[in-house]
Amino acid sequence: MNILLVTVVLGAFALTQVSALRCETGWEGFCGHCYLFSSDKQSWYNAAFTCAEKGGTLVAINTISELNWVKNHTRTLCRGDFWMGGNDIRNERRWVWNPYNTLVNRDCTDWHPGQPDNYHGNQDCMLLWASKEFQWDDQSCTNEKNYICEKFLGSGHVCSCRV
Ligand SMILES: [Ca+2]
Ligand SMILES: [Ca+2]
Repeated sequence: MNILLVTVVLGAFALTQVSALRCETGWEGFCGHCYLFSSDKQSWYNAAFTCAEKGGTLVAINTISELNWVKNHTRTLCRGDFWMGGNDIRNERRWVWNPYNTLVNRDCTDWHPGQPDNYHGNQDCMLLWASKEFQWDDQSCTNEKNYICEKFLGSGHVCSCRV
């Protein structure tokens, strides 16, 4: 009887956890995080603001598996370029993730050869470059592009993505 009760309670708890850890409608889940691939275009600044309004940030790439998943997903959408959170607005050539200014891990980047080039001295925002197989480019932050927001799904979600 007690065992049955415990089983039922645990089962209900597990179901609650699963539903609580589901991404909201329109967001895609990967490795304990949710991602929103925009269908509208905004400047990098406005995109960062929009992601914050939705309780997230522009996407920050922290692992190779995340890099590949984002890249592949973006490719399937056929919406062109997408903004990510990387920028060197404050210090040229010092790439950090918005909004916490954590350094971009050099072991986990995908710059297109020759990028970032800070073309015309005016490229401080990180882009998934559609015409270059969605490798990374630095672009002028005021250009209007699609963008990717990211949100942490919740604690207690076990996922090994340090690949
Ligand atoms: Ca720059
Ligand atoms: Ca560039």
